[in-house]
Amino acid sequence: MIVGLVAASIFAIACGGKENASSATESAETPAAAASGGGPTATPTGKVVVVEMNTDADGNYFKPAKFEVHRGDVIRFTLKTGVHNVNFLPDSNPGKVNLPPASALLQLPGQTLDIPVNLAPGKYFFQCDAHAALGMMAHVEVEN
Ligand SMILES: [Cu+2]
Repeated sequence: MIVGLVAASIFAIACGGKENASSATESAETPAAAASGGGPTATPTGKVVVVEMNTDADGNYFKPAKFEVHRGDVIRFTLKTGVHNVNFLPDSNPGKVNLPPASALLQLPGQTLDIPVNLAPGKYFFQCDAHAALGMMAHVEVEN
């Protein structure tokens, strides 16, 4: 009876120890993801996709307003004219995770905002908060 109990508790300790060891290994393998609180960080591809932000006779708009990127690319929002920001609005991206936070306004021509593409493959919506009602909205398709 006593021998059985001892054996059982040794077994429990061994199990617990193994469990701890494996979760410690897991978190050590993904420090970046843990630090950002989001999904896995994509390996950088070195590719930069420029998206202009404009205010002119054609209105307020992103150019291009529909484009594709791959995981690990960088989207470089570049202010041409006007004052704009970038917001991957959670309400307009249902079920999506790891969305970048809404940016501050870009105000100086030539100013850039780099957003690394750490998003899962799929279609994402973003807008300029100041001009969304005027149609300053865009879609980006993320591919693996
Ligand atoms: Cu705008």
